[in-house]
Amino acid sequence: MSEPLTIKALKIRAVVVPLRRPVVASIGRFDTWPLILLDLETQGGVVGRSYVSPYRASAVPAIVAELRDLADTFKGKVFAPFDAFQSAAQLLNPVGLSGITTIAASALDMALWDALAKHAGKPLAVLLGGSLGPVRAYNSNGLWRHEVGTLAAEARALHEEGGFQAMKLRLGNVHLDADLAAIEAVRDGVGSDIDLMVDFNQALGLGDAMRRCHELDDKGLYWFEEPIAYDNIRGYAQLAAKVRTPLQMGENYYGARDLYAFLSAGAVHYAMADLMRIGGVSGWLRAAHLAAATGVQFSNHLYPEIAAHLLRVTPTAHWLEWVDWANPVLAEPLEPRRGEVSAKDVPGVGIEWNEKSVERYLVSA
Ligand code: SMN
Ligand code: MG
Repeated sequence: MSEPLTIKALKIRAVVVPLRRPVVASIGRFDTWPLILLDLETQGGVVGRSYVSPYRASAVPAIVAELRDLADTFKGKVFAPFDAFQSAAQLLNPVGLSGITTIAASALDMALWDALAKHAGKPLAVLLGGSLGPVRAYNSNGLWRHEVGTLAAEARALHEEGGFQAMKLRLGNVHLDADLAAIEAVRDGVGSDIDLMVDFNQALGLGDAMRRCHELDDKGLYWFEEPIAYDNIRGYAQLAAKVRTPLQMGENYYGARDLYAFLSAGAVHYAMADLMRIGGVSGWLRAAHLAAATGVQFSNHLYPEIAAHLLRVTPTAHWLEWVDWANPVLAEPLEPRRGEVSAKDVPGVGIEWNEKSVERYLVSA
């Protein structure tokens, strides 16, 4: 029997990295992207790594404070991600579980799973009982809500960057005409064989969404993502009953229970999870199996490095959302090929830092 892993220390650093294409969506504009980097040191020397990106750099100190609290509590303990996840939920419950507490617990959970897989000498997908292999991906690195004149060329670039046959366009403009023009521009750029997902980022009220979804229902779009406020379960159920284009949402679920509420209300056709909100690897596994039980296909939101493992053990695995936003600080970024992404064949998740870049973009340590 090998030595059990015990937590020695948690190194937390924050960086703000440049984005190749600024993120412009109905929820805001982001020219740079903050990342909180975790190095979870264990007694045996194994280091578990993870990162979370809370969109706004101003949110970083509060999440770091939650992380320090969790790390202090777990220090010196023999760890098992399952036990840590249960304890974290119990500890943070009084502070509220939807928000920065769950973001912190998710970050720690991902680092724990990385350490466990490294300790076992296996890639995460293999540790979880799956195998390595390609996952179908769509390119989410562009097509933001900006100047319609740039969209055709950008769509071509997104197709060529990694042979992608699918991409996501952000909609939710005030006027239908602007949404239609954006769709047309992308089709001009890459034709109609490309699968085109569209994301409204909660821009519309229920009535407007009903109207807009009907108006776009015959455009051959792959999914309608988050047309209305993310927590309006009843509204989603009403929309789901009326539209022909499948409804997709889930990036704002905090824990598997949020997904359960939508599944049991028949409020989504496709679902996704964001690893920093769903509860890391532990939360993903719970959510993925709920989705599978209802036959709902399941995708990731961001965090492609770890999603490339998890989609291999997700019974109703759907699309990997490809973004390269952490690449500036990764030692060996993933390389999409022919529209597919494969996790690295190394122990753990395969996240190691490019320390020179971390130093360059460091904002707090
Ligand atoms: C998104 C992701 C990250 C920032 C803004 C918007 C978008 C998506 O909702 O699904 O990729
Ligand atoms: Mg989205």
